[in-house]
Amino acid sequence: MAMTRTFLSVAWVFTAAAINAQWCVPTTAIPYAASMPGITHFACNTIDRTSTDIENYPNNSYVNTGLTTELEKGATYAVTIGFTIDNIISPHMNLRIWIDMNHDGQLDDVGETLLSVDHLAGPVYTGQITIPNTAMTGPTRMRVTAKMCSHGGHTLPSPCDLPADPFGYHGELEDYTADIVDAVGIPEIDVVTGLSASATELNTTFHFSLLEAGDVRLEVLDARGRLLLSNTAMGNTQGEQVIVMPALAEQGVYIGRLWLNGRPHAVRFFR
Ligand SMILES: [Ca+2]
Ligand SMILES: [Ca+2]
Repeated sequence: MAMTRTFLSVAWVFTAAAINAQWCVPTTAIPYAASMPGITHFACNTIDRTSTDIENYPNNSYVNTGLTTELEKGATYAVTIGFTIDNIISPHMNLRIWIDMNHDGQLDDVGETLLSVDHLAGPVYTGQITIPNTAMTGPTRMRVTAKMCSHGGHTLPSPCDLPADPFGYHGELEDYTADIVDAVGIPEIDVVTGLSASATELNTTFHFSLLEAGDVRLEVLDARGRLLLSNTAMGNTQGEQVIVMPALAEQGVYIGRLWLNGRPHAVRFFR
């Protein structure tokens, strides 16, 4: 089947910052067909949204979901992005998460790209984002995208498609509200101490101490944030813990992540 693309000359709409920050709405994500891929699932903290990959066909593939989650400065959050591909045109998608940390209405300042991973075949990507301590508190915009890659002739994703991709922004943009708050509560180190991970060709071992009992989940991710191992160990008691997991196939740099009662703690290690 011959695939055709429609080349559109689209004026860029750029909304100037007013008293309250206004974020530009990309207008160049015009579908070339009903098969244009996009985001089918986004999860981060309390957000867990399932959707179709193209929500307004045949209109611009941008959605302001109106959903909000509270993100703490300095904290790391797991993110899941489910997405589709149109394998005939582009076997991979590039993913981004941007947050307007300085509330100036623009999502492309230094430090505002929290996730940047390219050439993923999907259908699900699991990674993490860390909110900088320098972020301004208050509600601000979080933009998530999945866009076709260079195999489809596309430029890298940018938050408002500026400069515009000459082939069109083929993918989807979903907007959320991130309510940035100061870190509160018991500091992580007060609950989990001595977190370390090590690996041999035989197994992968986590060591840590708990100052209070809790439900622990352990994960191993590769340097690109892909989840390789996970282990749910419920109802750990207070005190020193050693948890042994299966071996990692390849040598390299990994991230060990411990979730205690829904809060993440991460450590880098080598195999
Ligand atoms: Ca969607
Ligand atoms: Ca900004």
